[in-house]
Amino acid sequence: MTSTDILNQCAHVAQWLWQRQWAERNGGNMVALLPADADTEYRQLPPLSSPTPIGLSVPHLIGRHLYCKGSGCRMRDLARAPMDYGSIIRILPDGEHYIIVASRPILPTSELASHLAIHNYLVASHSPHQATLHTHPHHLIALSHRLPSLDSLSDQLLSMMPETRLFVPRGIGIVPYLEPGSVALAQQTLAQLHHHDIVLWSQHGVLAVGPDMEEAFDTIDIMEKSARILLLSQSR
Ligand code: 2HA
Ligand code: ZN
Repeated sequence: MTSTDILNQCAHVAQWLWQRQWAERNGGNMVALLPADADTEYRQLPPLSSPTPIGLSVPHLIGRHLYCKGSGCRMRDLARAPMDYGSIIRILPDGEHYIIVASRPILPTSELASHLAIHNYLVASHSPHQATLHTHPHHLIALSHRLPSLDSLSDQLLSMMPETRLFVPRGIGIVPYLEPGSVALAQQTLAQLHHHDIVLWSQHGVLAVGPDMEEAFDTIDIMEKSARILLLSQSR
């Protein structure tokens, strides 16, 4: 996919998130790694911001460009105009700072540390995944409030319908409630992604990875449907 295709896909996934009511106000965020040939194109662009610390080291992303939803921006706005409600950043040679290069100095998502730590791991492990998506689906969040039964939650969700085991065979990882945007949340999410393609952020939302934004969305969509069926099956 070209950078334009990637931005278009981010825009329509943002629209789906809003329609699903998983993206209240500025809820959720998305980061897409742009292809290596885009790096050559974007490398010519002058910085639009001063170097900003990431909060952790991402050596495998040095020199790479990523599209990031803007901090405080609404998904429903990004759906209309991805470059007005998001920006392209470049990871600097120290692997610990970024600059914004296009097209306006819109500060990237508050969850940047988690997203970049994950992209760094994905590149290092030669994964085909190039998109990270965080959103707030009702039923998965509701289930995460049932603290005592979380150990078996992934198995329960996989058993709800055949599609879940077929398309999300590695199940869902679970992290306890941690401060949104924190390095601790980034580190625990990363640990879970060694074994899963989707992670439940307890009492907050989910983060999924995929080869592109649409497939990351599909993973969340399937897990959220399983969560809904689980809750329905338990209601009387
Ligand atoms: O970007 O969802 O977790 C808004 C959020 C933070
Ligand atoms: Zn969130």
